[in-house]
Parts: sequence; structure tokens; C-alpha cells
Amino acid sequence: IQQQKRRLFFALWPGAAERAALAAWQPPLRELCGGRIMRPDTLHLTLVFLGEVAEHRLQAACLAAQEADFRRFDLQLATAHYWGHNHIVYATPAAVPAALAALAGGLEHGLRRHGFHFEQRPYKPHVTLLRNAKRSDADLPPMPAVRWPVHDFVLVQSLSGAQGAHYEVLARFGRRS
Ligand code: 2AM
Repeated sequence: IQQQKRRLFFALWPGAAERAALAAWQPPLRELCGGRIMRPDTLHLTLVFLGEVAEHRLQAACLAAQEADFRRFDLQLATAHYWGHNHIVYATPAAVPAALAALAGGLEHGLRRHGFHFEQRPYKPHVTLLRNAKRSDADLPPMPAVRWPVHDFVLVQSLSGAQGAHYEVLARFGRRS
């Protein structure tokens, strides 16, 4: 019998203000790089990509997230880059806050302890803004700074629909008050 599976990832999910500020980067970047603008309501920063997860493992993923040591932090985004290997243009913090590295690392560690397996890759925090972009050099102008106060993180399901992928936030973690 085929197990029901869900395509899942953990992410930071922007609030309305950060979402709007990041969306404002998209048209000028598209002028420079071409490509397709990601719908603003889908913008996010992935912490750990789980891929296809069997339905009955959802609870274990949530448990690992509850056990992660989350501390609030601020993310400062003012830089956009182009990635040649996958043709995306993304926003990225100039320096990775220690709390972000700790969250992604701790979450990954916890998920492994709960029996999840995924490829080991160096963590490159980014918010994908454009896909199928064409720019071949990496230097893009500085963008208006976005300050993103991070209060929590989310478990997201990626669903493919007629208008491409859309995301559904399944659960939130880390908010202490
Ligand atoms: P991307 O935006 O750089 O493509 C949902 O697909 C989210 O998971 C996106 O943020 C996507 O990153 C990320 N993602 C998809 N496949 C992945 C993989 N194999 N490893 C890490 N992240 C992945």
C-alpha cells in the first residue's frame, strides 16, 4: 500500500511588513535579471528541507521542532544575489546571525535524532525572489534594508496546483509568549 506523503520544509515565514518590503525588491531586480517573480505570499526563508515525508512521521517532525532551542533574533536583509547553478535571484543576510545558524543546525540535528535523513549541505539562508533569471554576474545593487524580527518558525507543506506550487503553513513553533 502506498503511504500518503507530504512535501515538507521548515522555514521562517515573513510578517506582512517584511513580505511587502521584500516584494518591493522584485520589480527592480526583474528589470536587471529577467525571470519570474515569486508570488509575494509565497516568500520565505527555508531552514531545513525535508522533502517527501510519510503522513505518520508528521508528529515526529513537530516534536523535533518543539525541542529545538529557539531564540528570537533580527534578520537584516539588504543584499540580492544571482545563483548561476539554479538561475534564482535571492535575498540574503550580509552575515548569518548566530541564532539563525543555531536554529537551522539544531533543527537538523533534532530531526536526525528523530530518524529523518537528508543530504548534508552547507546552509545558505536565502529568500528566493525570482526564478529562471538570466543575469550571469553576481553583483547586484544594494537593496532597501529589510529588518525582519523573527518571533517563530513554521512547518510548511508544498502543494503543486494548477498555478504552480503553493505553500500551506501547518504549524508554528518557538513563540514563547
Ligand atoms: P529554493 O527557493 O532555493 O528553490 C520549497 O521548495 C523550499 O525548499 C524552497 O525554499 C526551496 O529552495 C527549498 N528546497 C527545495 N528543494 C531543496 C533541497 N533539495 N534542498 C534544500 N532546499 C530545498
